[in-house]
Amino acid sequence: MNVLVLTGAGISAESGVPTFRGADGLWEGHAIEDVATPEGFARRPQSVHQFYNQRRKQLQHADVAPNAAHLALAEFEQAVMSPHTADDHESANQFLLVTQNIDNLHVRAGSQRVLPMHGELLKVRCIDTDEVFDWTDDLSLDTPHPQDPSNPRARGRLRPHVVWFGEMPIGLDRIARAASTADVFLAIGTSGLVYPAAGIVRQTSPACRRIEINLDDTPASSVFDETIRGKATVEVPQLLDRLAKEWKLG
Ligand code: BJW
Repeated sequence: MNVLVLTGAGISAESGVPTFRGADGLWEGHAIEDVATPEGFARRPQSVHQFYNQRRKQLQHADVAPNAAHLALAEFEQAVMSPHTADDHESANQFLLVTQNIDNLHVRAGSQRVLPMHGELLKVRCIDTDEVFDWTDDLSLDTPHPQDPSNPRARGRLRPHVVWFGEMPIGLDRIARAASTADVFLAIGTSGLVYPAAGIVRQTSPACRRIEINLDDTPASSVFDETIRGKATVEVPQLLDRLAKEWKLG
């Protein structure tokens, strides 16, 4: 059994991480082109740093933790990938969790095969060398370079390790391979407005069973075989329980 999961901001909403679109979303007080494009960063780097500093701080707040949906996915992955689950050695199961989220809640929940296609909030990247560093503090135009802290000219050369509009998402080849061989594709808590993530469902084969979980309909809903309307914390554990029973997983 090959399982491909795509998650979006909706899965983390009940963990206290705001979504992007809609009332109270992250874009409410910000123009997207100001904070989520390379051009916006070039124009006003300090305000982009502030936007991400605030989110980095919030992600590390004690109240923000993986919820029942994150935890159920981690448990499901373990059951799918258990050596007792595979029919035989030739047909080992596969599992990939592609997330558009830059929070670390899937990893904190225990998921192991996670591909954060839009980057990671707790990482930064050197603008000059593309080297990536773990990062929990604020960034500013004055932040020293971790490898050259005493060089004043190397200050302020770090940016958030995230994918902005017009930039290439991470791991697209791996995602395309997983989509083409998936037996089951689950899309959870994503508005289906941002490409190429929104197009993954169309990269799956006609034999693939496609299931969407979201509070509302999305532009992609009609492409799915099953659409489940409701909160991720309720619907994801229920669906995975149902699939585990169907597939007689441990
Ligand atoms: C719940 C819930 C609960 C709430 N339970 N559900 C093809 C066609 C048209 C356009 C394009 C195209 N290909 C590329 C483009 C351009 C562009 C794009 O898509 N534009 C559209 C806006 C039209 N795409 C790009 O630029 C991408 N790059 C690219 O294609 O490169 C190719 C290339 C590059 C260079 C040269 C040549 C080729 C990059 C896209 C990067 C997106 N980046 C962001 C910011 C990341 C950093 C950050 O976090 O700040 O990623 S934008 C933002 O949107 C973020 C998200 O990952 C992404 C998706 O949002 P998501 O997760 O769906 O959240 P929401 O808020 O939209 O929706 C939440 C959903 O949850 C809702 O549906 C709710 O109902 C639901 N929900 N609570 C269940 N409790």
